[in-house]
Amino acid sequence: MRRNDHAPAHAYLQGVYTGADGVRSGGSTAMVKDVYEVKGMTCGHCVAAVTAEVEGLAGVESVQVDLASGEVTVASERQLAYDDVAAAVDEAGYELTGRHER
Ligand SMILES: [Cu+2]
Repeated sequence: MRRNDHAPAHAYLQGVYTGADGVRSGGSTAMVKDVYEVKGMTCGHCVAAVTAEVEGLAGVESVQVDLASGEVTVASERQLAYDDVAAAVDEAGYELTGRHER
């Protein structure tokens, strides 16, 4: 459901995403950078949705999504619990399929 009802918002959200480039910079104190693999993202809104959910996790410094590869690079103060990230990705409407260190 979720993944089909965002089409009308594409232009607006892609604009926001392009502007922010998926990264929050400045004053980074990140200790850990992991790459998560997310299945099912097809457009800028998917990227925005995943970014917003993962950014909402405690300790997350920045989230950068590569739409083409489905790789989500997360900088955080400490290693995130895989299940927490999986839940956030699921909340956005997608599936977490793996994690590796950057
Ligand atoms: Cu989408």
